[in-house]
Amino acid sequence: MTITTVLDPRWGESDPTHDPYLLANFKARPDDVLITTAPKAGTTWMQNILHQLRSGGDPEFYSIDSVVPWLELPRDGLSHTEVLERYSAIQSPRIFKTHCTYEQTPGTDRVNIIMSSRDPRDCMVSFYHHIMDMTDEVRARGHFSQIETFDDVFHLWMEFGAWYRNVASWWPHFNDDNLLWLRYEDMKHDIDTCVDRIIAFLHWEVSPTQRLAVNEYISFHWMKANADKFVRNSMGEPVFKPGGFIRKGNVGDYKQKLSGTQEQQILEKAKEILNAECLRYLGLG
Ligand code: PPS
Repeated sequence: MTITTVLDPRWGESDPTHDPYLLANFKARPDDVLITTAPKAGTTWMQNILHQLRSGGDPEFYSIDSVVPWLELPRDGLSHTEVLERYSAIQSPRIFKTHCTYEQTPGTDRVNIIMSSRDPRDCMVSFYHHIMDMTDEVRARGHFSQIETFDDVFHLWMEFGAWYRNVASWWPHFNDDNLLWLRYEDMKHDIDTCVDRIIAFLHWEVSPTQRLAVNEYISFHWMKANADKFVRNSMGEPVFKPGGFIRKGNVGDYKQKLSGTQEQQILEKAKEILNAECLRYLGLG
């Protein structure tokens, strides 16, 4: 496999969770499904929903990353070519997760895209627990080792701005035929209807018996009880302490944690960046 090493800036800068070479060289297939989300907006839940629907119900998979890889994630010890060859070897329909913006996502004119969005206030609080619940080893060698307080994480989250970038870049594509946008809050309220919409969007066939199995394996209860499948990184190492990551899965958890001023800062920035229709759709208008 020959890969492009001259990069168009559209693919973004390299960082520990973003490899622009993988994006620039990824060969998208028309039946690929890409899950796009801002961090903490229901990514892993959607990865598991799609894996379960594709397999007809599979409680045995080793890790979610092994069945639904994170597209742009650099893999320790593997070259770009080796990662891309692994992607090529996956049988169709392939499913990937990405936190990329629309502009950075390969194959947007061809693939099926499912967006999961979530209230930014809950994403911020979930992100705080994400950092705090990392194992000591992972935290010590990661770039979050100096971050200790809720306020530290709040500032980091606001400054990093991934939620805003993600939502702002995908919103103009809300009505694209190959995009289905689901809100985490609606999935919590009525997962059956959301799963029906996913099946109809992808034209996948799922029998009533398979659907029963899928319903069980995508429940918060099952995912919490089988959390080891969701907390392993690509090396198979647990990234989070027991009880972390598949944590509470609630809507409105931010009310326990955010100060009034912090909440206002999150909402003000959303109002600066997103249009009124988008804010209304997200329940922030
Ligand atoms: S990441 O790190 O970006 O991949 O995180 P992400 O998977 O997007 O978000 C993690 C939050 O999703 C919750 N979660 C669920 N909620 C409801 N039902 C199910 N089945 C489910 N699975 C995961 C998880 O608990 C995290 O939210 P918080 O609020 O921290 O509990």
